[in-house]
Amino acid sequence: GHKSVILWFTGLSGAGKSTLAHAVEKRLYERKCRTFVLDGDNVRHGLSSDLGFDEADRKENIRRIAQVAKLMLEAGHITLTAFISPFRLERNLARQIVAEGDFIEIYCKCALTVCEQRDIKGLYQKARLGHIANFTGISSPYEAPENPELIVDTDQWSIDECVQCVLDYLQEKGII
Ligand code: GGZ
Repeated sequence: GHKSVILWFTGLSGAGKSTLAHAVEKRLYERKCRTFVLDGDNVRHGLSSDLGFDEADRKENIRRIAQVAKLMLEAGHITLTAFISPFRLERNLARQIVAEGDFIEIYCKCALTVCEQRDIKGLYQKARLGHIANFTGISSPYEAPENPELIVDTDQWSIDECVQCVLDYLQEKGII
C-alpha cells in the first residue's frame, strides 16, 4: 500500500517537469502504486482549453488543476502535476485546496539560460522575438518557491538522480 499525495512539480518551461513526473510515475507504477499525471498535454487541451497565459488565466488553470488533483487524491492516487505554476500565491492556494500535509512541492530548478539554450520547442526564441506574449521567464514572472518540500537541480543532475531524489523522499516520509 501507499499513501495518496500530490507531487506538485513547478518550474520554468523546459525545466523538465513533465519528463520527471512521468519518470517518477513509471517507478511508482513498478511498485504497484496507483498514480496519475496531470500535465499540459492532458489539461491544456481539455479541461483548460478555454484558458490562455495571462495572469488571470494561469491562476484559473492552477485552481482547476488543484481541484482535480484533490479528487484524484480522494480516489487514492499519487497524483503528479507538471505545470509552470509561476505564482507563489496560487501554489499556496493549491496547497490549501489539497490539504497541507498531502501536498509535496517539488521545485525543478533550472537556470533560465539553460532552458533557453535547450529551447526544445522553439518557444523561447518566439518569445524573444515578441511572437508569444506573457512568456514565463521572458515577459512574465516566475516566482521560485521559498519553502518547497524538495528541490531537484534539473540542470545539474541526471533524470535518474532527480527521480531517485523524489523516491527517497517518499520512502523517508513513509508515503511508499
Ligand atoms: C509559458 C507557454 C506560454 C507562455 C505556451 N508562457 O514547454 P511547454 O510549452 O510544453 O510548457 C509550457 C506550457 C505552460 O503551460 P502551464 O499550464 O504549465 O502554465 S501555467 O502553469 O503557468 O498555467 C509551454 C506552453 O505551455 N506555453 N505559451 N506564454 N508557457
